[in-house]
Amino acid sequence: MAQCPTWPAEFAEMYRRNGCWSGETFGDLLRDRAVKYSEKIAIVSGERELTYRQLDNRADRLAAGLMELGIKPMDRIILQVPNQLEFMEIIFALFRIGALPVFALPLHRKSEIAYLCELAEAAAYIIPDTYAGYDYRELAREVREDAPNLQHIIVIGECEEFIPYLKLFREPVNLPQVHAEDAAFFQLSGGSTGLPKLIPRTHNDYIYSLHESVSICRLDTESVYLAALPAAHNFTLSSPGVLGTIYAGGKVVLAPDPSPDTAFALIHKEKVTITAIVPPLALIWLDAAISRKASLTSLQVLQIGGAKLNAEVARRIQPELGCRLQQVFGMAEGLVNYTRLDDPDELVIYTQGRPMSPYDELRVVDEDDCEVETGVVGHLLTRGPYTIRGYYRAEEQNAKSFTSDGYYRTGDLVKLTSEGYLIVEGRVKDQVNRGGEKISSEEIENHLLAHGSVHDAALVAIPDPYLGERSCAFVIPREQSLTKNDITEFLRSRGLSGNKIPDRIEFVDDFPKTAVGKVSKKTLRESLIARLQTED
Ligand code: AMP
Ligand code: DBH
Repeated sequence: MAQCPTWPAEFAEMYRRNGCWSGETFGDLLRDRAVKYSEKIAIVSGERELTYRQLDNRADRLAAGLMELGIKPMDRIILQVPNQLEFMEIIFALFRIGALPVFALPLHRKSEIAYLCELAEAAAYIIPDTYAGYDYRELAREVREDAPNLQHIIVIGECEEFIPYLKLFREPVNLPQVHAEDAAFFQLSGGSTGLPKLIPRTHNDYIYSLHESVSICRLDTESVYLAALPAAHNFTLSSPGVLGTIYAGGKVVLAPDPSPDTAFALIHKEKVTITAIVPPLALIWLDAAISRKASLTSLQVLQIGGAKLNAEVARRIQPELGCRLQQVFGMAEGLVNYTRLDDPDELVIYTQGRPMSPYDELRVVDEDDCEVETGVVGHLLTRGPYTIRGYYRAEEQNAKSFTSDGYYRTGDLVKLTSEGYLIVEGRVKDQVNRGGEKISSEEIENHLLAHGSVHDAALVAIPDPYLGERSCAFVIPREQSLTKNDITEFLRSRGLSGNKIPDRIEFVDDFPKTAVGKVSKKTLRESLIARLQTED
């Protein structure tokens, strides 16, 4: 697709020559596994399950129905489907048509979905009827008002005014030719500049990332992967995640939520061998395991990533949960680092792993883009066979987020150890990492500034013992009558997802400034932390 930046020809040629890019599409991949593993269970969700053959067949029949509806190759489809069987059917149906899922998350609300519809010029929006006590049909109604170009709203479950999912299945038809070098779907960037950007991932690059992940995590046909986090998230989708498990011929178990009650019961029942969580959940699982460790006997590997794992917590995983810890430092833009399963404990506890591919190129640089020495903290830049060369339709942003020679500026501050492992030391991107959920400060500031009684606003991350970080909005009010409650209500009325509502709001008269006159978020943070400490 013209608006998706891609690799220069010489790099593409190198990645092909070195066997990274196989030319296989996701449609081919599932067809191949359906032949190899036909009657083997591919997916379990609640009481329902699908064999490889059934998944393959249902994807074909759904693809036929979606094409009849008018979905074409390269159409963008906003997918907001939680961990249920349909998620897998839909993505493979769309991959086979060559239509591109845009992976929204269950937590997204009107503000995010309407924006995605517009940016992606989406042809369709697919939702469940209700999930976790929330009615997505109401959300769809609101979104439709703001997105006049949205032609189809498809609902899994009960619906009257929209298209019922189950009515879409047809006899399989001839499918369009899909090319492995084309985008297969869009992931969302965590966002550090206003709203999220769309990350185009190709069949070639993503399947290569599955290949490497499966090998490093030693997945095979005996593996049982529990998707505890949302399957649409890049970690759960691909590291090795649900798609890596399909790649390996294993079994995917979809958990409706990651609580110990749900997850431990599924681990026990399905004999789960590997799963992935974020650091705050690790703490909850450790607590729960005190009385329920027995339910985890099948678990061999617990992957933790999405935000920095505290070494003291890391140290407890193997003794208290009885499984190997694997740290995973990844990003939807590409680069994924893993600690290896046979690494010494020191590396597994203290580092965030090393790149999964020998073709990943990493540079750790100072403010002037000059490389720093091993062991010195710097900005992480990367390029490689599965790291994008640019966001979709974001020329201005791409000039900032990528170097002229194609390295992605991750916004992470890291140091390299002498063994070539990375330790994440911080971040320069203006973001709050709330237990793995990334919130763009600018996005929230823009919402705050839309309030007539707000003169200026700055969102900063403050440390939190449980989430790692939480958000604090500093607000300069225009009118003294403005209350914290007014602000929270206002943000909710703008359709912001709950995790984006600031955890704390502080009214101030002015912002501290840096030498060049920018708002000093560092000083704001530090003064608040100092105050919180004296309050304790
Ligand atoms: P996203 O933009 O949502 O794909 O999130 C990617 C970002 O999450 C990375 O650039 C890091 O800032 C952060 N991240 C992911 N995994 C880890 C980890 N294991 N340790 C520290 N930060 C992480
Ligand atoms: O946080 C992430 O985005 C992430 C973490 C671990 C990721 O994309 C991944 C592994 O692939």
